[in-house]
Amino acid sequence: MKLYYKPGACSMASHIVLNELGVSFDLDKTDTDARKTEAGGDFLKISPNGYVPALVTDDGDIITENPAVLQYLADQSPVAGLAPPSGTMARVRLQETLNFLSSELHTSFGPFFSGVEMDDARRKKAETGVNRRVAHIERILADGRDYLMGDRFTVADAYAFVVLNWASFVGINLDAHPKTQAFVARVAARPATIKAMVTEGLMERAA
Ligand SMILES: N[C@@H](CCC(=O)N[C@@H](CS)C(=O)NCC(=O)O)C(=O)O
Repeated sequence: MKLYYKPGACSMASHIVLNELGVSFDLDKTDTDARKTEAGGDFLKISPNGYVPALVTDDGDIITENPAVLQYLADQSPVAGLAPPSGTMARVRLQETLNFLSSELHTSFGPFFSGVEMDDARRKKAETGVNRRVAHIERILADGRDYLMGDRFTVADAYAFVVLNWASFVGINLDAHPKTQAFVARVAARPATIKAMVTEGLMERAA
C-alpha cells in the first residue's frame, strides 16, 4: 500500500492507523499546491480533487476521502479491532462519527487554512464554529470513556486527534473542553501516533 500524505494534514490519521496495524506501507509526500508528489508524480492523476489522503491498495485501487480510507485500512486487519464489523450497529455509530469528523469538525477548520487573512470578527466566528463542534466531542467523552467509540481505540480517534491537534497550531484555546484535551494527550502518547509525527517531521525522535 502507498499513502500520499502532507505533513500534519488529515492524511496523518491514515498514517497513524497504518502504524497501529503494523503493516508494511510506502509513503509519498505530496505538495498539494504544486500538485506534485515527492517521487515526482502528477498528484492529480492519483487524486483528481488534489487533496490528501489518497491510498493506493496492493491491488492498485485508489481510495480517497478520510472515512473511506480509514475504514478500508481497519478492515484489512479485523483482529486489530480498529473498526467494529460491518453490518453492526457499532459500525453504523463509527460511520456516524467519521462523517461528523469529516463534514463538521474538519470542515470547521477550513477558514484557518484558506490562505485568506481573517479580520477579528471573521476569526471569532470561525473559532465559534470550531468550538461548537468540539463541544460535541466533549459530550461524547462526558461519560468518562477513553476513546470516541468507548474504551477501545478506533480509526475515529486517529482522525479526531489529527484535527483537534490543529487547534493549538491555529491558536484556538480548548480549555473549555477538558475531556477533549485529555483525549488529545492520550492519543498523542500512543507509539503509533508518535511514530507518525516523527516521520512527518512534526516532532523530534524521542531519545
Ligand atoms: N473530503 C476530503 C478532504 C481532504 C482534505 O481536506 N485534505 C486537505 C488536507 S487536510 C488537503 O489535501 N488540502 C489541499 C488542497 O485541497 O489543495 C477528505 O475527507 O478526505
